[in-house]
Amino acid sequence: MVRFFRRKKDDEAASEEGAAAEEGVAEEVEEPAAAEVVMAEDAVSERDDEEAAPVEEAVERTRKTWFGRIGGIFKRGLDDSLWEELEETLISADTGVRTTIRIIEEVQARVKEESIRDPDKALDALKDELVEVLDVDTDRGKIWSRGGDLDSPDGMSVILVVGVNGTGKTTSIGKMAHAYKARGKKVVLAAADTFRAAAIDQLKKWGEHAGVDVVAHQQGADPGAVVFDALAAAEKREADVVIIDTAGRLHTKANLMEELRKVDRVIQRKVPDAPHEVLLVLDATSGQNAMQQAKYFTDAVGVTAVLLAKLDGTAKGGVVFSVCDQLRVPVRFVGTGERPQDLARFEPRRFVEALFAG
Ligand SMILES: Nc1nc2c(ncn2[C@@H]2O[C@H](COP(=O)(O)OP(=O)(O)OP(=O)(O)O)[C@@H](O)[C@H]2O)c(=O)[nH]1
Ligand SMILES: [Mg+2]
Repeated sequence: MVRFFRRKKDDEAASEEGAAAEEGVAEEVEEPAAAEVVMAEDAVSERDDEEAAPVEEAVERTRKTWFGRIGGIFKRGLDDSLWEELEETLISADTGVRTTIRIIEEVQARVKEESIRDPDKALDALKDELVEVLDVDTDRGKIWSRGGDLDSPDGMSVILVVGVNGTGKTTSIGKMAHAYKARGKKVVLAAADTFRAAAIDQLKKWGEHAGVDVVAHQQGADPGAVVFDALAAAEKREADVVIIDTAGRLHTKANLMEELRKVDRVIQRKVPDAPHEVLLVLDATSGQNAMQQAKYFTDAVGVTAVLLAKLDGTAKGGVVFSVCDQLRVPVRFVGTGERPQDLARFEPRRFVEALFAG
């Protein structure tokens, strides 16, 4: 299977260009507190020229801790204790109670309907059901076709990235910038998280590393104004994709949601049909807590897809099933590590096979 994002040799050269924000649009920001900044250079380890950490590696903890057991449970025979143990295992992997029960009922029904007695066949039925849960495709996101290409209907695709603080928004934006740049796309990043100076600086560093433009204002500036300027700059430069970073935390949650709604309105006024994607970044390590967060953002700005970051750092990878089942939005990408290339396009069948591999 083709890995979607691969590091390209010309990235080094591209990053030399280090294009900063456009003159007259961006202003210099204060030097942020060093401790708060994730330096792009730090994220680029000695393995930098190597390939991205694959999904198979990223789900290792979830597989070893939970899903890897399931094959053994089936082998003991298709009786009541199988379904009980399966339920316990899926819930422990953070698949969520409702989603787990629904999956098990579907598999039980198929086993009965098809008179399945062979444990391997029953396990295949479970895998099929898991894939089905993940195979959500809504028409709300207008950017990526099923094949994985950036499909920009109006010449420019606008991605609004949202999520609570620390989930991995800025890092994931850096990774996307890196990937699109490597595929020859012209990318503009908008530093609309103006709450902390460090956030602006962090995005600039990622932009510099990827060799893409970052439009930024001062800390405390109106995020709507940043977005407006970024879209104007992107139009002028005929950019293919604009990715907007937003705050994960303000003084209150209500403030944050109001700010995001305002940013969304600015985008809609400036570019009809945009945003083409409202990408919610969830932290896989937070398990079921991610679900509650997702509901707030969905209500405020109509999330069209999820990027599940830090899949490599958790045994709770089962949360993917809850996200797809309950939110009915597709997972587009997963974060598989901290390096620029550690972003994978989410492929349901490959993900499920990886959970049971070995
Ligand atoms: N292991 C691992 N770490 C990740 C991944 N994605 C992000 N991180 C780390 O998660 C931490 C937080 O990431 P940020 O990108 O700063 O998160 P954010 O959502 O922008 O946070 P705020 O700006 O505070 O809202 C950083 O230390 C990242 O290196 C991933 O896929 N795997
Ligand atoms: Mg951030």
